[in-house]
Amino acid sequence: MNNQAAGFRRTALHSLIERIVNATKVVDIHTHLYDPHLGPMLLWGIDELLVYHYLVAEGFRHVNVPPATFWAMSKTEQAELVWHHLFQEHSPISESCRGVLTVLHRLGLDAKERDLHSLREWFEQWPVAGYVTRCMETAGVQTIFMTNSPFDDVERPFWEAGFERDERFVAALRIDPLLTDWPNSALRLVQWGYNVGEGLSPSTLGEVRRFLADWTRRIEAKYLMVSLPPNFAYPGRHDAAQLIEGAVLPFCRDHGLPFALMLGVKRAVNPALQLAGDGVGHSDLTALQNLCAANPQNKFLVTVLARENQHELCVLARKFGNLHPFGCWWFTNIPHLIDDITRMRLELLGISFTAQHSDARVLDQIIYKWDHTRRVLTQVLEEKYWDLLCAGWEPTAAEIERDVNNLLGGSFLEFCAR
Ligand code: HDL
Ligand code: ZN
Repeated sequence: MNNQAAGFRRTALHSLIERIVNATKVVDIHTHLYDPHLGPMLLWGIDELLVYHYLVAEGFRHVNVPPATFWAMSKTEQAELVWHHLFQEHSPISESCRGVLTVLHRLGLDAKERDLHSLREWFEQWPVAGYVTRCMETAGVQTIFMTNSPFDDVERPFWEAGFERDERFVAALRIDPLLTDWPNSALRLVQWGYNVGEGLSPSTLGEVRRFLADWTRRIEAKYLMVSLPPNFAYPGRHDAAQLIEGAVLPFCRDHGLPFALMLGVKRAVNPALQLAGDGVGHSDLTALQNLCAANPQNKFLVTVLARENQHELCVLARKFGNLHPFGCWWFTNIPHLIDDITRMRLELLGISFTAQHSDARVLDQIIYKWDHTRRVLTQVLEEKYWDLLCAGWEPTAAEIERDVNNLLGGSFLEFCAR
């Protein structure tokens, strides 16, 4: 093929992949968004976008007020401060700042006016139900997985009272306090009618399984999830390992549910920054290797926070078919690392992983998080399919559609249904 013909074919391939990636509806398998019937728990709008903890962390690199002073401000005042420092005093070039601009741009708003007041007026006109649909359609998201915790005192009463579900919002049972703060969680389980003692006896583990069953049924959870620190070890005598072994894994096995592990977060490295104060550490993935090897009947959804752990996660996924890597989590959800991680996964795992989750905390964010990921995914897939073409394999449009659908939620649904 001469260079000109190759150029035309490559351009045509790029256009085909771009069309397919942009048209594929996403299953967003981990977010902090909520069914609109959970009322104030669902965050949206320009002020929430600006006070997202990613922007707050970056803002504190410029803002010269003590954190306590910042937290005492109204959300509007906090948003004004972030806007001033990160958008007016400096170009909004970070991924989090760019994200706000992408949201505004994709919604047809003109950020160039730099007029926060008029932007606020535009958001205030929207009824939440209509805005949920507007954001999901703009983002190309068909299903949103929530993060649902019985230990959240605001959220729990909604589930105990019951409410009509919006079927676009699917539940995931988040159990961090159960595993990482068992003594205090045991006290709460006793309050809720579970006959647990602080010691992890067989009867206590049985009651923990009953707690998991009750909440899985109540919220119709499709998987259980926990985030764990870099030093998480398994097996082990510590509470988390004992509870995973004696309660979580048997429960998930009996109910055919995946257990999602998010590894490598160091909580509150700077507590003064609140949600913005968490950090990252390199995980010892021997724990994950041991979990997968010792529990072949369990399904593990896994994402790791340290860039340095990504390759090892891919190699472990090659060893264990019950390990499904997903997403470019948190500090790795930046174009440079999405490219690096996705390319590595395609080259080591083919299509058998889930390329991304948004981790959105503010509804409008799904617009930018998926726009930015789609741009990177299109570029990486073009190169990978071009490699196939150069090896004499011409993927059809239908095959590319199948692959992209799998990368954006299809492989996850297949893994869950195993
Ligand atoms: O533990 C988690 O689920 C993390 O995603 C944290 O919620 C973190 O604050 C976050 O929002 N990351 O994107
Ligand atoms: Zn999250």
